[in-house]
Amino acid sequence: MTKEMNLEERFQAYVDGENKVEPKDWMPEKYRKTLIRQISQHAHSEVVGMLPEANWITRAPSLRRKVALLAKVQDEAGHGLYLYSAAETLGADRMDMVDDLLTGKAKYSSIFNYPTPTWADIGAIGWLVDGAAIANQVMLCRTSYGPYSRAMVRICKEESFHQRQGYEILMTLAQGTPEQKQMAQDALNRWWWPSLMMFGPTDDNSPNSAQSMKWKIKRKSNDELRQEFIDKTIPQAEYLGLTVPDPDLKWNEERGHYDFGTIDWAEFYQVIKGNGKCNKQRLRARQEAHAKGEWVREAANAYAEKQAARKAKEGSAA
Ligand code: FAQ
Repeated sequence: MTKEMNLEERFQAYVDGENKVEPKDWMPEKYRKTLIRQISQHAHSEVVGMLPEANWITRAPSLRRKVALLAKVQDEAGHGLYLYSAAETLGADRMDMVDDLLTGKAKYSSIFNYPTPTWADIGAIGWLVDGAAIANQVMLCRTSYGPYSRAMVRICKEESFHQRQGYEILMTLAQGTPEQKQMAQDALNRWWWPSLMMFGPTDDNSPNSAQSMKWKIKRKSNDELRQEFIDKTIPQAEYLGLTVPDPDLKWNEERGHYDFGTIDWAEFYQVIKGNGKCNKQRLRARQEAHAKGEWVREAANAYAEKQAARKAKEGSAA
């Protein structure tokens, strides 16, 4: 590295050399801001993502299903916590991030604004939503920011279990009565397109991708990941004996990938603007949960103050 290189060039060379950036390292302000944006949105998604499935915890069809679902939803809460912590290492304040979510200022994944009217939706979320999350997050295990990449390694292990539990629910339904198979098909019909939207806008409409890829925050583009997910998921749908709701879906021998139909981007932008089927309900549920947790925060703060006073007293006595 030559002496003439300015800080930004040295940073880029460091990242290009596949080195991890750690919290105390120098980083461009825009790198820090991009990470806080992405990691906090990701954290909010994990937390809001608990709501559609939590809807079914009390109505799971057996004790075994209930235990697995409960564990999965608790895992998502844990993912939110790892991710808020990772954002804090960049100087973000947790209460500010939570406020941004509760006031509707912050984004979270579009997928969690769709309803879960039947038990088959729980299978579809595990299979497709966690499946899409894994496709996106495996590359994030190699993201250039150390704390984020380490959080993602653990998160991906847990997401794999989530994906399998969802697929197993759908397998059971698909091999059940004609009504059960129809429930599974109906859930696939409703979750397929929103799952493809999870990867974000097409590459030519993705304002953040080019810089994020240059800094190795993202390792693959939105379109590349979406294609990987489709190629991996179609054989799984075939194995279930279900039909993916896309008449244009076709294996393209030349490309070695599936061709697929046009995504309804107008719907995507409506959902991220707050006009999806459940946006208001999700925000209200988080606001209520936050208000109900006030006494916990008060108790935790009181304990922290007491500990600090004790330490100060011990310090002055020594
Ligand atoms: N929903 O320029 P890009 C999960 C926004 S976790 C809402 O392409 P970027 C686990 C984007 O923020 C699911 N907004 O942006 C689970 C940006 O807005 P901004 C969440 C979206 O950041 C399973 C604008 O559009 N996963 O599922 C969406 O380079 C089951 C332009 O987009 C992550 O967060 C969307 N789908 O790429 C939990 C993974 N897509 O901020 C419970 C980490 C895009 O400029 C149950 N995040 N936008 O105003 C990422 O990899 C990236 O942030 C992308 C977007 C790929 C999501």
